[in-house]
Amino acid sequence: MLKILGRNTSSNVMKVLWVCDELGIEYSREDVGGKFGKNDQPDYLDMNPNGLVPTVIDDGFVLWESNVIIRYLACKYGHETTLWPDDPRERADADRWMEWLSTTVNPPMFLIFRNLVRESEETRNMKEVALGTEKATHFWNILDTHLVDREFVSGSKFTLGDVPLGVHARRWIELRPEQANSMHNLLSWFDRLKKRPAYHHCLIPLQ
Ligand SMILES: N[C@@H](CCC(=O)N[C@@H](CS)C(=O)NCC(=O)O)C(=O)O
Repeated sequence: MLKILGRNTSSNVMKVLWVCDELGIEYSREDVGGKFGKNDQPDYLDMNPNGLVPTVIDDGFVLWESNVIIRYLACKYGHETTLWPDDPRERADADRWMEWLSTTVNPPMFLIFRNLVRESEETRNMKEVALGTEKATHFWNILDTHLVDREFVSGSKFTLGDVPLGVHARRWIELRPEQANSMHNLLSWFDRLKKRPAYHHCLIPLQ
């Protein structure tokens, strides 16, 4: 059975849990990272020298990097689904939105999340929150415009392109409602994601 190492409050672990449930993959999960620690231990570092979560073990095969993990799972178990299309252009389109989240949207989202969720009122840096909000508003507006005539980021089909963005959209909508509430296409897409049972992994309290 697939083993997932990582706390379920991590955005990168959420991607893996969400995709496992979309694909009906059986798995066991062990809390690692954050308050649970263990990711600085030699046995964990032997598997994942970054000391980050998630790491998965599939029948002895160890893999880290959440986007790569979900592509591996979709490739191995998802042929009957639309998750990671075989057509090169459709696949590249889904991949593009995954990379865009990692390289472009995630950095400002991290400033918002770390300060508003992880820091106390005394230690949070509201200048960073303001900077993150300004940049993130610009990027989420790009997605909002893109979604004007699309059900999902790649069109009418749910793909891996929706997953990393979907994990972070919940944070954006909850943490910056003033900015998110005018993004009507984004909110409709979020409603469609919430109808997917597997999305429940992304809706647990932020911490
Ligand atoms: N690029 C990596 C990033 C992994 C990462 O930054 N994980 C964070 C949690 S979201 C982590 O391990 N933080 C330390 C901890 O939880 O102890 C991936 O996508 O898997």
